Amino acid sequence: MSRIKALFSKCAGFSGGLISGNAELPQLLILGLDKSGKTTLLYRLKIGSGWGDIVEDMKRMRTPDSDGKVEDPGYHYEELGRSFSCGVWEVPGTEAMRPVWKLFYQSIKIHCVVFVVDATENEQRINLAKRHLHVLMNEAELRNACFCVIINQRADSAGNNVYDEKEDVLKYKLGLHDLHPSVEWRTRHFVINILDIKGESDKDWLGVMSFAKDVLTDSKGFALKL
Ligand SMILES: Nc1nc2c(ncn2[C@@H]2O[C@H](COP(=O)(O)OP(=O)(O)O)[C@@H](O)[C@H]2O)c(=O)[nH]1
Ligand SMILES: [Mg+2]
Repeated sequence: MSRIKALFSKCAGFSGGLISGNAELPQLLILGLDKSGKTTLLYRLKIGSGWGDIVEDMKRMRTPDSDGKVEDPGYHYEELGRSFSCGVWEVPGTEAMRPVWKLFYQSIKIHCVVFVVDATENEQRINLAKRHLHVLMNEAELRNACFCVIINQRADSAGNNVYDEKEDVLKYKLGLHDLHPSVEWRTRHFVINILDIKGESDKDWLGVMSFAKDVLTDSKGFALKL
């Protein structure tokens, strides 16, 4: 871990624990297990559906090259400014990277965690996602942060949604029905097919940002003037 920390401090954007970029902007941190759809979400927001082959490209990024190395193991940072101006960090959710998540929210003042869960995951992975989510919700550095849990709805080959939004079993499996009041008011979950997001003005994303804005401007939390 200390080696990662040392490496990390050398990374662009981490100067003495202060954030890079625009310190005035609310900062969002996209987290979740590997392959839940985080990078796809970030680039759907940033580029929209103009990145036509994103599914194939993301697969290619995961394919080891002849040296056995996998491309794109790092984090991404983008700024959004159309519907809701913010800085967005997106960090991998592989086993090796999960312990590194805390370096981000310890180094950067995070206003909103966007936690992505793939709706098609098995029980074991959902439990793992739940454990990580609840650890985050109890972190001192995130005690004012808004939590937007995105259940990544997927469509099957016939175009039908695989997740029953009405039944919404993941609400219970992720323990979102029974949150402590100090967390409950700043947490909401959304069922969204990330692949369908057509940029930051997409109505599904506007719904997420509208909730985040309410939380971030609330006097119980950051009381930001947005
Ligand atoms: N069908 C479908 N595939 C998706 C969706 N979101 C992500 N994917 C694919 O799932 C894989 C994992 O997505 P990625 O964004 O790389 O996940 P990350 O590890 O959380 O960053 C990639 O192959 C994506 O193209 C989705 O909403 N629908
Ligand atoms: Mg990724």
